[in-house]
Amino acid sequence: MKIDKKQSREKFLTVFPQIVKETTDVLKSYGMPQDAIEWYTKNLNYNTPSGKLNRGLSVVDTYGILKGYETYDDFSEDEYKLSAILGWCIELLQAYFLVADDIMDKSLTRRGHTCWYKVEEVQEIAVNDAFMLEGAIYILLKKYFSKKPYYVKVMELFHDVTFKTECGQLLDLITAPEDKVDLAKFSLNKQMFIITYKTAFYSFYLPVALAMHMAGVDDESDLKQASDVLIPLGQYFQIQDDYLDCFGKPEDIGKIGTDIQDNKCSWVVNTALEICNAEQRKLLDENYGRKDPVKEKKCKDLFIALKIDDRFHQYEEDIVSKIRKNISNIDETRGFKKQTLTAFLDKIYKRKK
Ligand code: GPP
Ligand code: MG
Ligand code: MG
Ligand code: MG
Repeated sequence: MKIDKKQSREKFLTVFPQIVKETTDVLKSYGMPQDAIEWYTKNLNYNTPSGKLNRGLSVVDTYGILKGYETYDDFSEDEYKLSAILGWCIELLQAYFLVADDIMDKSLTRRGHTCWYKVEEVQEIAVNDAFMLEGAIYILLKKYFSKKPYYVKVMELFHDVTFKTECGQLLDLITAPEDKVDLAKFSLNKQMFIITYKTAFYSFYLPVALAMHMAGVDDESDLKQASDVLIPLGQYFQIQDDYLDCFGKPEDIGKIGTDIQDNKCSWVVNTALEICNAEQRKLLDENYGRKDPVKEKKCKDLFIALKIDDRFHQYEEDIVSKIRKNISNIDETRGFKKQTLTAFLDKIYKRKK
């Protein structure tokens, strides 16, 4: 697949208005009043198409690779639409997670806008709005896929991945409560569990598994081959995110890192905790997770002194060579393709943002 990023995004976005229409039509069929229909429309539009859309686009592109297509012109109209609908279902899942996560994290902005629950007329209604974003997934799946042989598989996959993400979110929340810093709760093992469940399943495995079901390349052993590479890839992606939060340049990553002040159970602090001496541990206990730039600087200086950046580069080389080796051993005899996985790896290897 040759993919022009801007063009693929624009094409994908043309499907979204139909999603709004078809999900709001359900409310109309219930005889819901106009103001409720307008509310749901606003909820969908505000929270769903405003991100990078990487996960949704990956469904379409992975489907194209599995079918051996060169460009979007090789898709039938129906194939493009159905793969894009599955892609939008992930984007709806993501919208549901983020609306809820921002309430739990007491965040103020998301994707450059005010968080939905912070919008004047929304407030606690955002809890119900999050549920209704999730509901849209199953309306669309039923409408477009209920006659397909893979309908139950896809539905089970959404349920399974949703529950796993909620487990990751639970551990994330209880490991780093807002105002109570306790570094004894942190460990690299726990950090790995959190990122695997909170991010890797829905962001990396789900898009590929959906495309595999749709393409009919969904033998259990092929799904396992995919997950054996995509889960470590998702872990690597989140560890890069943690690394960049501390060591990235704001002009590259487009934001100022907040993990230290936010008491995040990040790869950086967990790696430091593994190698620091008693005195350095005391410094972290007294300065990590405090809303104070001077204390934040003390932590950052310690991370630099401990050469956490060197450890990251070592980790990156090790994990990428392991992942490449796993990809090279992939069995393509049943129709699964290595390129579905290298496409992901090439996108994130040594990323600076
Ligand atoms: C965002 O993580 C949270 C998720 C992706 C999962 C939420 C799951 C739920 C079941 C609600 P974050 O809070 O670390 O990231 P951000 O900085 O984007 O808020
Ligand atoms: Mg958050
Ligand atoms: Mg969170
Ligand atoms: Mg981060």
